[in-house]
Amino acid sequence: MTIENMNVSEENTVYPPNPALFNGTAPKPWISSLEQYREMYKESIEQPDAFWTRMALDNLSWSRPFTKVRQGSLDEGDVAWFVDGELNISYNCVDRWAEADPERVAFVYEADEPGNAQKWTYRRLLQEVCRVSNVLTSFGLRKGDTVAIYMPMIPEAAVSMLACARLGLVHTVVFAGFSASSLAERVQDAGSRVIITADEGLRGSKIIKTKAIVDEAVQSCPKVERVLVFRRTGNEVAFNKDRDVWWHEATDKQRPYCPPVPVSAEDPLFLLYTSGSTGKPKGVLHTTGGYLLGATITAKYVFDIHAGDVFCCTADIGWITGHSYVVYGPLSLGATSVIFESVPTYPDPSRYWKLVEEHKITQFYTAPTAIRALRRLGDSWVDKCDLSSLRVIGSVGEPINPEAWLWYYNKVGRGNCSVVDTYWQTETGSHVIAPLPGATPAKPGSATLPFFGIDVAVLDPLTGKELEGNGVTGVLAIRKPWPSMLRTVGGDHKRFLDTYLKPYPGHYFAGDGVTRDEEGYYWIRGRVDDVINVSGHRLSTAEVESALILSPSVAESAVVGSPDEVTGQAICAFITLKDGVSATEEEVKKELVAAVRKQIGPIATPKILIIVDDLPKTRSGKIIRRILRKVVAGEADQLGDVSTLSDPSILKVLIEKVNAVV
Ligand code: 6R9
Repeated sequence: MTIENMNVSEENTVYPPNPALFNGTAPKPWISSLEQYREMYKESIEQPDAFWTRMALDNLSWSRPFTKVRQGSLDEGDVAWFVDGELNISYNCVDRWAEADPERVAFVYEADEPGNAQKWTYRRLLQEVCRVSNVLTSFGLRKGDTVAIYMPMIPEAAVSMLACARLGLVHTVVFAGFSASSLAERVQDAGSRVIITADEGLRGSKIIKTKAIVDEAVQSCPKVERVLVFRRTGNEVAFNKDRDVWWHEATDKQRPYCPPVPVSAEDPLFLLYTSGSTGKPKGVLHTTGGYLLGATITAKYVFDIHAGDVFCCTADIGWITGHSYVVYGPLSLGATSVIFESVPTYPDPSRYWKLVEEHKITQFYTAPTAIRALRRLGDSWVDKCDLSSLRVIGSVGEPINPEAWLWYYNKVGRGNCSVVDTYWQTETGSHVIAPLPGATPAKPGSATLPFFGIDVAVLDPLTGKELEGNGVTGVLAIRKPWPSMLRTVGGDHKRFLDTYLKPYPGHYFAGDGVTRDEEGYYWIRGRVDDVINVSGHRLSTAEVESALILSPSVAESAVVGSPDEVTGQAICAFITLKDGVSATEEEVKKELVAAVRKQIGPIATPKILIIVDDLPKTRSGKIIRRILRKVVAGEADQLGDVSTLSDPSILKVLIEKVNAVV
């Protein structure tokens, strides 16, 4: 049986590590057998101090070595790593390589318009990072202050992050697809006095008015004193001379060197906001030493990055994937990282593959939603490109279905690349379950085995009891602290404890369901909380519901995820209208879509909006989202126990309404 005609429901077909990794044309994989992985894994769990000391000394440069490896516990929520050590991340990611090999390319910048690629050497990167650090110092910022970054996918976004890290400033990158009010909420929560942005962004030839959005956001952020504006498109934008500063004018005045400020391993590096089960996004806080070590060694071992490799992660730096695998991981290894500003279908669906061909990309990392969308557009786009430089192709953000995995493996990887399906979260900082290209046999749809130091437990969701052995399904938890785990939720340590550590004492609770199969492989089953995952972007149902409810026509709203072939899940919103609304259904729907886009951003746009007379509720008035989820998934025949419904008669109408729309 060939791979093409294999029955894809045979989930347990195993793909051994890519043999091309061992034929002498490629560098020998860092981890080159399952045995080697198992040995190192065992050491990482049984002798963590020895293991992590070696990792931290071999892979990072410390200005003051640590004497203590770990302290604190998951019970107490006071985890800290390498506490008395000092280092600087910008030094590790830039200076080390600029000193050793200044002409090496740090970034390849693939602009929105094809054919304009720019190469940034480590020398240039160092100079630009230093200039921006000096500008930030001239704004009066000092170690510990926060800086918000709201930028398109351009090298200057990464420069801004590294410039903050150079001074011990805490960056908070906000994805430039978020609306002014989402940006304002994050800037206020982080207490930032400075925002770095661009005049405009460009994605798939569409203009994103980043500066105008910042201007609007700043109206409700009285603490913001300075806005540093990079000129990307050159179109005219409003400029407030008392507050706004042009990047090119400010950096021109600064010398291209700025000493890196040594910081404690436990000093904060960044806050990154992510959706939880409630409406208010959480500022996930990562610290310096542990985070960098996690990003560095996962980039090294999971992508098998070697000197001279050209690594491409298509995620935006507004997400954790962009933080760890566009910026910190690859640069800390001295690799070349591709910064991709555009979208996979612009100007046509061969954009990714032309990118691989032109820059001889060795590792390519993207999301299942992109893989599924490109697969739907046909094979000719990928078939015509030379992808022979690729060794490892990765997936992240949501479960990848076996059909998409196989297409990726066969069409993009040409059966000659290792597919790494990497499971992790904003909170974990770096990969926690993932195959190693030279060691782990892959099973399409499984993230395979835990990374070093990650002690996975599968728990019974109700009792919290550990489900031992293989062939078990439950919720995913981690039993031991690991270096790159979040340390707290900015300004709300109680929320950190309540969300992650209290649900199952002694464990970190990830919020995902999981199966450990008969061979100990992990299969992620998706979120068990009220988080929807659209194209790998996390949104809470409450967040979207609060945006909908702001509309004067809406009485109540309930949002659920519905299965979607391309985006994994899509947002499906149920609405009841207030009495006396005179607008037509179409008008209301239009208004609601606009309201959500304005309140949160286009990524939260409901794909399905259903106006109903009543929502399914318990007698105490709680909306039963479980029923809505089942109905939109076409599983109305499996509603289970509906005895808690206050008015079971609404079900029939609800099902008819949904069937008419979905
Ligand atoms: C890195 C990132 C985290 C949530 C996570 C899970 C889902 C991520 C996955 C995956 C199955 C994978 N997720 N990777 N599910 N297989 N390989 O995406 O971080 O935005 O915080 O999302 O994404 O549900 O809990 P984040």
